[in-house]
Amino acid sequence: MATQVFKVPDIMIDGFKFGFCPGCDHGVAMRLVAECLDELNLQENTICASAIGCSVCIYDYINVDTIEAPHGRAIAEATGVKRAKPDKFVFTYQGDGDFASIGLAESMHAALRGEKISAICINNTNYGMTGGQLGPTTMVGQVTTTSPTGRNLEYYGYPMKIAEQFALCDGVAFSARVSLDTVPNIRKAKAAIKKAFEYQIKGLGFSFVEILSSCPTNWRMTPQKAHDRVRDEMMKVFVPGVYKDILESKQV
Ligand SMILES: Cc1ncc(C[n+]2csc(CCOP(=O)(O)OP(=O)(O)O)c2C)c(N)n1
Repeated sequence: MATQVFKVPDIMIDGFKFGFCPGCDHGVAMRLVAECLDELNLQENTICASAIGCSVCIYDYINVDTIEAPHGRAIAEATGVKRAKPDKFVFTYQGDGDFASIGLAESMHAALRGEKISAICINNTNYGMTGGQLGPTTMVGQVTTTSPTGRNLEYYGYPMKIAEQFALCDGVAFSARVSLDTVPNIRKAKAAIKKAFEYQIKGLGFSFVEILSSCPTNWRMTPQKAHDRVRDEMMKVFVPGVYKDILESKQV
């Protein structure tokens, strides 16, 4: 009998079809989140706060109770839900513009307060859904629709290294950055998401995973070239790793 190598996570909505652009990593990231929810048996007890941007579609794919937040406010909603229903497993799934720009105040103060929620943030170095504008993670020199000659250091300053910044917040139990550029890295990404989720279940504090993602459409690249860029350019600036793990006494 043939070995089964592919199984759709039980928690995915029947008949779903990802609507992301070819080569976008949102689908891979959502699938990993789904696998972790399945493996931790969280389907009946989870509330997801979805963001505005390409991440919003999570409610079309993962079968858990989901509330949609205005742009940047997913963490604020998740905070309210978790405080009202502390027994629920509560997570957000957000873009970098949502989490680290328009929602930065909510995100950082929730991290400082040690809200017992988990946040997944997709770093694709631009505002994807609205056409690839410069965002908080746009790299120096990167051409976007609002920085047509490249991100100019003098004018725009530096991109934010989100996982490192959040590791510095005392209320954070776990902060890591992962990449989806290769199969081994996808496995590491899943392990980080699972650990983040487990830390919430253990009540240890705010847990965070930044996921580096390609955005071929807005980068004007083929999927292959976009993944080469993740590996050759992004991972040099946004270095994958665990930046805080309170159970391992690890901190940047
Ligand atoms: C208050 C508010 N400002 C701006 C927008 C427009 N808007 C919708 S999606 C989006 C970009 C989202 O980018 P990001 O959070 O990085 O996620 P991505 O789409 O790249 O996954 C913006 C600016 C909005 N919907 N609401």
